[in-house]
Amino acid sequence: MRGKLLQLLSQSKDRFLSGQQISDMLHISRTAVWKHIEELRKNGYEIEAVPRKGYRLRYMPNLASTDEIKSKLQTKAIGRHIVYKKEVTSTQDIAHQLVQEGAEEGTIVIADKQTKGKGRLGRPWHSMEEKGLWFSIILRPDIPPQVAPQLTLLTAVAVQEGLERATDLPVEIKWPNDILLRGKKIAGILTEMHSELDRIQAIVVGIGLNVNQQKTDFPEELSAVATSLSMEANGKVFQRSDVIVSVLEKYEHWYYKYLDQGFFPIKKRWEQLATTIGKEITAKTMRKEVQGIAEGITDEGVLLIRKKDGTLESVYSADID
Ligand code: BT5
Repeated sequence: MRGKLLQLLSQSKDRFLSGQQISDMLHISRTAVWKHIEELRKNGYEIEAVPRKGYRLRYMPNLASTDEIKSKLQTKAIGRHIVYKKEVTSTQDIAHQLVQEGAEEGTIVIADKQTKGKGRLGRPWHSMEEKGLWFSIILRPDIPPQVAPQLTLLTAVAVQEGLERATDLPVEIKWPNDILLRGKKIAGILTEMHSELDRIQAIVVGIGLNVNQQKTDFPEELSAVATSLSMEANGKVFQRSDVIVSVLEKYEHWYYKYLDQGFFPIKKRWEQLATTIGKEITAKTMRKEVQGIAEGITDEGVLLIRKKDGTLESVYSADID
């Protein structure tokens, strides 16, 4: 309900909306309207109230809260249920717990701050308070476990398109899970699975997205490799909720296309957007280094590298230079 109220207030911009108008539109009592207004104020929204005129929204904090996201989101399943927290260890931890409790497909866990944000292979993910978007999506696709890496590629496509639509910046994909802006990392994807031998119970896709950080917000070791939307847009501050809504809408589009039509359309789109393909690369896996030209991906999302001796090598998981 507060999401809808916020939508009304932000749509009417500089005009006042009377308590009666709001109560008619939302089918709630005027006392309920007032209570919701008070709740929004507690969360940092400045809402002017003038007798006989009504309410007017004067200032919106840059939140990615349930109310804020719901006031804009048009999706049917992805993000229909949102769990929003100020601080967590990792949104992945909460999402895994919710999977065990039977959370429905499309549930999102989002936090302003992560104290133990994680990347692949136990690497840390720097998740500064209120500067980025740190969230996990719960999916329950009926697919065999071996094709689960396809969802990382699908996620990369959705994040690329969502970011490009929200910002007009030249966003690129780097196999398998990096999203880059002018060669620096703007977002990372972590796909984790709950599975039996032949059946997936759930997949938790974690997305970390740098939005409004400035150079000094990153620790020393990241300043050469990481960037944010704001840094690449001359310091412009982005509304975090606009950015996540754009990504979630693209997510829904590609996820349901995938369930309907399989991996082929995702693969085609991914190959258009990925900078890795056609380039000379070095893939560092856990055990070895493979050098050659990145030729493409297989239907399982495996990267194919043509080595100097002409042979083709399949790489399942690696870091690419
Ligand atoms: C990833 O791992 O890129 C996956 C990151 C997923 C983070 C999200 S946030 C929401 C959800 N909850 C979590 O706890 N995780 C997910 P990987 O490819 O292993 O990259 C990790 C490496 O990226 C680190 O070793 C750093 O070098 C670098 N890095 C860490 N924080 C970064 C940041 N904020 N921006 C850019 N690069 C970063």
